[in-house]
Amino acid sequence: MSTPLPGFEDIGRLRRTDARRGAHSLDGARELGGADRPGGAGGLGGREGREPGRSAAAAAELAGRTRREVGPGAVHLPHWLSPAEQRELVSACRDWARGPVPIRHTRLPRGGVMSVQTVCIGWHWQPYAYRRTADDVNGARVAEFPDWMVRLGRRALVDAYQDASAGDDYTPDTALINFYDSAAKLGMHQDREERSSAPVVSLSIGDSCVFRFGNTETRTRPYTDIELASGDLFVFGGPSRFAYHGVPKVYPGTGDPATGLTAGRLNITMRVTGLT
Ligand SMILES: O=C(O)CCC(=O)C(=O)O
Repeated sequence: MSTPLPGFEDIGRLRRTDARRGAHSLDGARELGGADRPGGAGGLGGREGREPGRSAAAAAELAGRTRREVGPGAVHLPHWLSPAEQRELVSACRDWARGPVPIRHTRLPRGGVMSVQTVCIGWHWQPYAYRRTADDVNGARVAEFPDWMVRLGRRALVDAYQDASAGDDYTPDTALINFYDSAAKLGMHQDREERSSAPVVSLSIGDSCVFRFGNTETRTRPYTDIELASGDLFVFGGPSRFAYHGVPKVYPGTGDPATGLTAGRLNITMRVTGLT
């Protein structure tokens, strides 16, 4: 290949940095779900994992960004992930971007190529179906969906819906991990290949973006534009589960390199496929 894929250079740089530091720490990753730590099991928010001296709520309020219900069942929780959690997720995503199925620009059936780069875990999404193997990439089976991610998804629902039991029946089994360089966009679409109406949990790290959240009938207005920044959680379930949504713009240079992502934006959407 003569030209590196846009954004891939950055992921390559991150890989080398990571290699110097050593492999992704599973112990650290487990902390994301909170359940393996004393007092962390399914607690409301699992805030014990946050860095000393930092209150996520205080930081969000300082920035004038607080919990917002964008539609019925659609909730934006700014600054939900702590800096340590963001670093762990970047590290885990970097590992998944290497393989067994490498991150790539998805090819669409009509010949187009998505500007976003994607790698999947649990199930591989290929337009427009889920499979265990990445038949449009290298034929390999995708990485397992880890238990700590299930716990993270459950905690996200508890916090977003402010209901201690909201995550009880939630067992996400796939995640699409999207990497956006400064030019990448995602058109308005519905997440509808899942045979389940369980909520989608979306986590953002790195550069901020405009996230457009619309309605269930049409790709066009009415919609709401929200800025998703590093650490933000967005959940859409209930009557909003099949709302059209997209990312029309990324703001380059707005992320904090302390997350481990020196450029671009990572987005992780956890879903329940309803497949066996
Ligand atoms: O990047 C985002 O915030 C949204 C991702 C998304 O819509 C998707 O993966 O279907």
